[in-house]
Amino acid sequence: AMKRKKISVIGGGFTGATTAFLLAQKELGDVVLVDIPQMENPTKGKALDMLEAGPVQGFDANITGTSNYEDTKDSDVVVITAGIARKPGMSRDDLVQINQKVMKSVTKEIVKNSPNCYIIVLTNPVDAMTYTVFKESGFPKNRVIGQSGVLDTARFRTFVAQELNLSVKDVTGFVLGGHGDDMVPLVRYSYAGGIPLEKLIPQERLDAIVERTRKGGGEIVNLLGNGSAYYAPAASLVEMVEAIVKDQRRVLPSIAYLEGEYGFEGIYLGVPTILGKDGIEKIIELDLTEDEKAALEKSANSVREVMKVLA
Ligand code: PYR
Repeated sequence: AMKRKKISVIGGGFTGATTAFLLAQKELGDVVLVDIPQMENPTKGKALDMLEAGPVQGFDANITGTSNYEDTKDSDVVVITAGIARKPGMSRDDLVQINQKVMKSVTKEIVKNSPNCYIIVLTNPVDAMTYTVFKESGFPKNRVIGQSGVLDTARFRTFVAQELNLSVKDVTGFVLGGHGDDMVPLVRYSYAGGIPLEKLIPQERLDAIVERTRKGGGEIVNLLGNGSAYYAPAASLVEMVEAIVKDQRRVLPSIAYLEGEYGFEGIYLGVPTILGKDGIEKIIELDLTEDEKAALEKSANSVREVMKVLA
């Protein structure tokens, strides 16, 4: 029987709700939005409100809210946004212990109800949280994926498009490494209309764009005053879900489990991947210069520091 895909979104806050709405608008599947029992009614309310946008926007997708994981049974994809977000003055790493507990309990429920699903993790600090979900789930590495690079690259592309006054559609980029301030935007592999950025933008302007990209999450945290970004993070998650449920084999940066790639072992880190029906189908190994390698090593060391805090 032909059935719609089923996509569960864990965490009904701004990020989870925005993700659910975008998934439905794109008709990627029926969506189940999950939050804790104390939030059951507000979550049901958000879901119903989104569902009622369907006739206006013309999408056919069911959206339900729940605090009961049995309602997520046999999901094809589960997106994890649950946990606490950064407040001004907090680093992503400050969140590690609280969110690790959340990841463990959420993952148990996901595995019990959807043993064959693909999991995409957004919760920060996302590299270490993806690792936590991987270990807790016992799933193969191709089915546990973290989101950071699509978002970081989207920020980079936004700033480049503004700088050149060109369509964002014509700007590509590649941000590697951990989702922290020492992430590695690979300018050498970034283009506008197929032209290398280094030919289009003076070095000091490029350096400023790289710096703004690295601090892009913090820029939003400071402006919001009480929480962190959610529109662009949600859009980034949805692009990854779409690549998997439509078997697009997109070339997108993912947080992937490395077993020797780029010289790293036993760590989740942002790298270029091919995303399709089997989740991470391949890790693409780019040639890096010595400087780029050193930057990636520094970023990986930051992720390892966070992993030391894991219980
Ligand atoms: C970001 O905006 O980059 C987050 O990590 C939330």
